[in-house]
Amino acid sequence: MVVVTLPSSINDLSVLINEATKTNSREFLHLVTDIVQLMVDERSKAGSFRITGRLVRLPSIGEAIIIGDLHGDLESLRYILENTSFITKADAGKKILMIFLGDYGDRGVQSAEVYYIVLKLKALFPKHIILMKGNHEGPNDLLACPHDLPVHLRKKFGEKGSKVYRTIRELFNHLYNVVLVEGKFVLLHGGAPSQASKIEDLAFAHTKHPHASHLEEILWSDPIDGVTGTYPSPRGAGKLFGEDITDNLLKLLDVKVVIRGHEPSKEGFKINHGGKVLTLFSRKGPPYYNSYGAYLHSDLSQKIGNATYLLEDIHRF
Ligand SMILES: [Mn+2]
Repeated sequence: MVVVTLPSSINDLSVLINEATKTNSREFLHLVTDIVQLMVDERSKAGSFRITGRLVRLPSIGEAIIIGDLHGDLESLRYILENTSFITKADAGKKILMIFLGDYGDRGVQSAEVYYIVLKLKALFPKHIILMKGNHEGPNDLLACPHDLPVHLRKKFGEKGSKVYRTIRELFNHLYNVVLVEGKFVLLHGGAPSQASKIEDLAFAHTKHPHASHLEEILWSDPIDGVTGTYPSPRGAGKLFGEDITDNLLKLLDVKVVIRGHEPSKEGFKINHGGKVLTLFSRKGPPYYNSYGAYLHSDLSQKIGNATYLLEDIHRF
């Protein structure tokens, strides 16, 4: 049982950010361990999420805020929390979800602080937060490189940083591969698994790895326009996939749009495959070149045909 007390001034984001800055290794470790337990419980008990393996099924009701890669960008996370009023709404018990598409750490000096805030939000509002897996939270044989999270943790916590890191690695095993919003969206970090023929291939992709390529493609692949089939990816893992692969996945899951992160794009978002794939990248600053970050804040009950229906809900910053 995880017991978290809500600070009286939780609506003041600066309190949370201050906590993230000042936290010590003992508190941080406690938080990560609590969240691991919370996610184990989330799967074994009937809650508000319907979970199979590492797949979450959501009804198409309520508000959702969908956040792409953060990579240690605390400022962007702060901006999104401020501008969506997520904390106030979640605290008031409104039907609102915040879904992270993965890639929380690495490449940003505030990777530890981003982890702290994301995990603290999960502890405070477990039914309102969904944590997905990115290629920077992948399995041991397929972890993104450079992976500088352990360096940031050692800088912040000294020797104890290594233990904190090992516990975060344990957390990686519990992050979700896929989120399904029934009849509407499939959310994943990278791309459509080209060999998937049943929903279990996505839900249990982590147990079929490395014998099947589903998890690798979910975490690493990128869409490419104007081709069919798959091509080797310049990333060295995953694939470049054409519109037919997207079509197969949408049909398999009976949804209309793939929402994913993974790729920096100049405007913070981009649309591929004739409106069937929406990419969100929520981080700004080096080593990436995008001028804007973006997130989606949408009413899940609204009618959608393809990603162009979502343009008004995409917030660039
Ligand atoms: Mn990525």
